[in-house]
Formats: sequence, structure tokens, C-alpha cells
Amino acid sequence: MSPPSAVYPAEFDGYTGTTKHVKDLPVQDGKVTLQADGNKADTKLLDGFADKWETFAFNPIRESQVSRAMTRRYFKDLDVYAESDVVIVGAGSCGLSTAYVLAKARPDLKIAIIEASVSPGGGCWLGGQLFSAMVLRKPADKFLDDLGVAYEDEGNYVVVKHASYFMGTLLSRVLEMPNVKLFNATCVEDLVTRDGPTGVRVVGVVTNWTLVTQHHDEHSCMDPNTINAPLVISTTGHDGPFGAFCAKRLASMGAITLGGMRPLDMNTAEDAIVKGTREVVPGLIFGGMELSELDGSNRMGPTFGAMVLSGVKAAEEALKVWEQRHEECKE
Ligand code: AHZ
Repeated sequence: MSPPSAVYPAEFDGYTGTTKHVKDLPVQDGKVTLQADGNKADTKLLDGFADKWETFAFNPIRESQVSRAMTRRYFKDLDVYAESDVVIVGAGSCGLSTAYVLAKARPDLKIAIIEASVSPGGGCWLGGQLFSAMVLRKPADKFLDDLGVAYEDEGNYVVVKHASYFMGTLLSRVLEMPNVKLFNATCVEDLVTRDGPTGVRVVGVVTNWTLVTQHHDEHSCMDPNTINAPLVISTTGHDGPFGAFCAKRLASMGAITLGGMRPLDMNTAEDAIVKGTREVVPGLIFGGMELSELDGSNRMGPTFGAMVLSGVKAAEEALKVWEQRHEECKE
């Protein structure tokens, strides 16, 4: 079997390409041939600017055009996604992996991602202790192959040269999908629920601008907004300033008891997170490190295989639930 196309060629050293996938780089006698000018063919379009800077000018614009270009689209999105098919809470490595697999498999589903931070990506812009490289244990390499992210194959695990390269690629793949809307700087500050004969069912989320959520104590009334959805997937990470949000909310409702994240053990932690990815109460699926708070499983530290494969499993679970119950879930 030939190696995955995204693996660095063994003899290749000092990879300096920026936007191109390794397999697309020019190869001569089995070796990648990078030119000193960074493969100039790529810069042809920009060369059109050469020696024209004296007469250079942008096309004219009126300030209100900029304002309307943004606000029209945002308010249309608020309208369209007020009834979503799936809401993903948290745009970290697990939430975005879930979105990537689900949105790609089902372009007919409307998927809203709610991220508290201005910058999506969660803790996945660096490896451990602010180092650049990112480790994923096999078989998570299959996810990278699908995404088109290059890595070094180290046997049982693979190494992406920079976590930001992984996250940047994942984000762009998710954001280019027409059925996904990312609402960042927006916090999920409660769940929408219904009581039924079999207990509580989650049917949406309560949102607010994160800055508002952070300042509720200083103002008397800043009511939130809502999104209805038959399925919510919570991937808010382990406990922290914002983390484990839905797990903590379910615990405060008495619907579950929190296990509390246990100390680091890479080998047990990653399997437990993937295996534990599931619908915990009707309408609410958990993925990623939020599960460690729910189930009392270990943390794994800087190995990210479980985050992406928990995302794959969360997407699969979502499709199963969707097929079985979406009409009923829509009330
Ligand atoms: O901002 C949070 C982050 O981007 C976001 N989030 C949290 N609460 C939210 C809320 N509303 C909206 N109430 C919220 N967004 O959720 C995202 C979680 O991303 P993460 O990277 O923290 O979690 P993950 O489970 O995707 O990845 C965990 C990565 C870790 S932690 C760890 C360890 O500590 O051992 N090891 C790994 C691999």
C-alpha cells in the first residue's frame, strides 16, 4: 500500500512551502524541488502590481457600504440560524472536527457553531507548553489525510509541524462550507429545554455576546437571545473560565453528577474520550475534553488524536439521532 499522500517524503527536509499541499509541490527524481523564489509561478497574479505603485489606488467606497456589507449578512444569519438543525457549542479542536465531518457528510443540515472567544480554535494553536508541533496518535492520521494536512510519520503517532497549520486548515475547511455559520464572541449561557415523560430534553441554546455574559453582575438586565435546534453538541473543553459549560449546567439542574477530570494518563485518556462521546441527555451530545469532567476520565495533555476522533464520533452520533428523532425533536 502506498503511504498517505499527506506524509512528508522521507528525504524531504526543511519544508518551507506556505499554502501548497506537499503532494502538489514540484517533484524531480523523487525529491521536492523548492526554488529560491518560493516557486514563483504562484506569485504571477501579484506580479501584476509590479512597477505600478505610483498610479496605484483602491476602488472607491462609502463607509455605509462597509457597514451594510457586514450587518446585512450578520442579521440574515441570525434570522436563518435562529432555527438550526445542529448547534455546536465551542469551536476548539473537537467542535471544529465535528463540524467538518458533519457538514461535509450532510450539506443539507444547517449547522451553527457558537464560540465564546473572539478567536476560534480553543487550545489548539500550539502544542504542549507553547511548543509549536502537534502530536496525534494513530489512527487519527486518517483525519489529517481527509483534511489534507501534512505530517511526519513517527510510527505509532504523527507530528504536524505547527498546531496552527492544523487549526488554520481545519477552520478554513469548515468556514468555506455554505451550511455552517460560526458565531464567535458569542457565549452559550444556558440551554433551552423541555420536560417530557422520559425527563428533560435539550431543544436549543441561550446565547449572548461574550462581553455581556462576562458583565452580568454589573448591569441589572441584559437578556439573552436563543437558537432552537433539535440537536446540540457540546465541546466546551475541560473546566476553566468558560469550559465544561453544558456539563456544569446539567449538573446544576440535577440531571447528571459530575465525575471531575482526573490527572494525566495519555494512554487511558484518549480512548476514554472517544468511547465516551455520546448523547448524554436527549438532544445533547458531548465531545472532547468536556467529557473528562462529565465522566471523571483522565486528561491526556498535548496529544490531539482523541479530539479529532471524538469529533468524528460526535458527528456520527448526531446523524443517528437526527435520522431517528428529528421530526419529534422539532416538536
Ligand atoms: O472558548 C472555548 C473554546 O474555544 C469554547 N467555549 C467554552 N465555553 C463556552 C460557552 N459558549 C461558547 N459557554 C464556549 N463557547 O469552547 C472551546 C473549547 O475548546 P478546547 O480546545 O478548550 O476544548 P477541546 O475539547 O476541543 O480540546 C481540548 C484540548 C486538550 S485539553 C488537554 C488537557 O488539558 O490535558 N488536552 C487536550 C488535547
